[in-house]
Amino acid sequence: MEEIYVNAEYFKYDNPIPSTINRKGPRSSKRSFYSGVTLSLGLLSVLLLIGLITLGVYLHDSTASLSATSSKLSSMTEERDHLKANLFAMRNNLSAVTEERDNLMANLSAMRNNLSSMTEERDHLNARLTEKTKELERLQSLSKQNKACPAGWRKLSCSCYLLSERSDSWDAARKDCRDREADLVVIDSSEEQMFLATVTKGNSWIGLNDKEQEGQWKWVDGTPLILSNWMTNEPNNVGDEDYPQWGEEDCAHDRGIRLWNDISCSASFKWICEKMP
Ligand SMILES: [Ca+2]
Ligand SMILES: [Ca+2]
Ligand SMILES: [Ca+2]
Repeated sequence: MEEIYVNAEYFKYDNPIPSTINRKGPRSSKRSFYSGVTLSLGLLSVLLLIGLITLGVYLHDSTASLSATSSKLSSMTEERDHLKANLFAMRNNLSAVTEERDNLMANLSAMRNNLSSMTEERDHLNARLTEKTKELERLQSLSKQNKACPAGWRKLSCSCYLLSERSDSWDAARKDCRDREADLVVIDSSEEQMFLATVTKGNSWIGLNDKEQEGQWKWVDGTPLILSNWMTNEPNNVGDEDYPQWGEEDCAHDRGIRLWNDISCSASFKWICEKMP
């Protein structure tokens, strides 16, 4: 600025311009100069103002963004604390559950040991029971063998046998045996079959029939027929020509020769009873 004034003085005193040509010249240059300066300053001020406004807007936006970020951070911190608390609680629960599981495993292990011990004891007791049962059966068998049969009955092994004195139908024969606390003979061994040949030499009812279902022969004690001594071509279920009214052949008799035949249950024979002593 000082330089401007110096230059102005220069124009005023050192370079006088002829008054005829430039009486208005210096003043006009000065005015132009000042106008330029003023314009520049004005422009500069406007630019500064724009800069300040822009800066203000920027600062305002930044502050708002900072505030939002701060709020979000606060919310996240709160959430983190909440999650931490949850995690802590879950760890405690997990610890309790783990402890309970360990207790249960220990109990299970103890129970397994008990079970194993009990199983071993049970097997031991079963083995002893089997042994005692066999011994009891042996003693019972001996006892029966030693028991005498009633008068008139013949004995083989554990059974007593009686041949009837009269003849009758199969049903009447069975009733007679049951009245004597016996039943019609059940032949379940070759030895017994051989023995019966010494009890009777003629036709005798035995405790075998297929009344329930044709062809399904059963002993009177309910056992199925396993050992059989049928005559050739028997059982044939053909009926008797002389007694057509008797119908089918559903009862068995021993011919007295260790062989059997099926015949009508209404036929009349002697019979053999069997019972325990
Ligand atoms: Ca028998
Ligand atoms: Ca039959
Ligand atoms: Ca026959």
